[in-house]
Formats: sequence, structure tokens, C-alpha cells
Amino acid sequence: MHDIDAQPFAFSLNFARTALLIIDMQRDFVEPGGFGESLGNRVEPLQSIVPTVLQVLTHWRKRGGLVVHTRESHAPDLSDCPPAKRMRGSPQLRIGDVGPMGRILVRGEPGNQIVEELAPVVGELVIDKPGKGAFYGTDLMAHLQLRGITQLVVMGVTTEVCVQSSMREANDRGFDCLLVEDGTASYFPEFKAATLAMIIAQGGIVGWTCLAKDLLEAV
Ligand code: C5J
Repeated sequence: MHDIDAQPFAFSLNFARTALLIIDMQRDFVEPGGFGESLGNRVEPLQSIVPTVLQVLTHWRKRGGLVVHTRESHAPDLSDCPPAKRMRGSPQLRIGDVGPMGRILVRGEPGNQIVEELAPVVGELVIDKPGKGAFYGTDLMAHLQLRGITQLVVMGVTTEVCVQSSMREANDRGFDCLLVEDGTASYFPEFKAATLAMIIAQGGIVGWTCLAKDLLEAV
């Protein structure tokens, strides 16, 4: 067991039973021209975490731990995209429209791929998810159960949307979740701060948070 300096109290990490879960570090969210920017957001806060996510990912790979990447993505015929999701807001480009990196949030399109620096390697799981949470409409739970995983170290974007949804889904399924504070980002810094506070409130009602350096030091 590794004791990690975390909030609201130390996290005891059992490496053999822990997966690194990296949420939606896709070009569609992180790079100019994707879905995130089409909604009117500045992508710089998301780009700024790539080096930290890479540092933790590289360490996890060296240690031989399980790595799971997710992508928010839809089938080319959009049969898994509820009209309510497609029509929400007034983006310059909607899900399925053709943008500078191909069709927005559609599987197989260039913009839907994970950013080059963090690209999955052989042996890592890649979960395509039609919702915000990583468990909804996916076989993630079966993959984790098969490998005896009970704890998740979580990074990725955006903190208050897909990261938080995934952590809440995981929490309800019995996983202990540790979110890396400097390995997650939002287009809205105040939403990131609020989400971190919510997660650790009431004795860790959703999970724990820590800094990448404390995770790397301990594991
Ligand atoms: C959003 C995500 N924000 N990955 N997706 O629509 O958080």
C-alpha cells in the first residue's frame, strides 16, 4: 500500500488494484477548432495540463499499471447521440457537423483522437463513451471487474463535466477515486475549484484529490 498526501485525508493506494483513468484528452476538447472551442471556450487551460498528465502517464506505464483512456464520441450516424444533446446551446458547430478537424465528436475523425502527446499505446484500454460519464453506455465496469480494479486515479477534462460525472458514477459503483488536481482542467477555473471542493466535502463524499507530485512521490 502507498499512502498519498491527499484531501480530505491520506489515500491508501493499492497499485495492483488501481487503474489510471484519463478522461477525454481529445483534440476536440483540447485543441483549437474542436467541440470545446465551437462552444465559445478558450482551450488554453486544457492545453496547460498536458505535461502533468504525460508525467503521471509515463510513470504509470513504467510501473506497468493499467491505463484507461476515454473519448467522448458518437457513431457516424449519430444513433447514440440524443437530439437533446445535439441541439443543446447554440454552438458554432454541433455534434456531427464538419469542423476543421473533421466531424465534431464523431468516432474515427481526427478531432476525436486523443492528443498526440498522450496517445494510447498497445495494451491500454480506450473506451468510447456517448455520455459524459465513463460508465454510461460502455463496458468499462466489466473491464475493471475482470482485472480486479477497486481504485481509480483520475485525470482529464473537463473537471466539472466528464471528470466529475465519471467519478460520481465510479463512486456509486464502489470504486475509491483519487483526482489529480493539476492533471484536470476546465474552461472555467471557478468550476474546477468548485468541483474539487465538492468532491472532498463531507469526508470525501465523492472521493479524494491530490497533487501529481505527491502521487508520483508515493507510488
Ligand atoms: C464536455 C467533457 N465538457 N469531456 N465534455 O462536454 O467534459
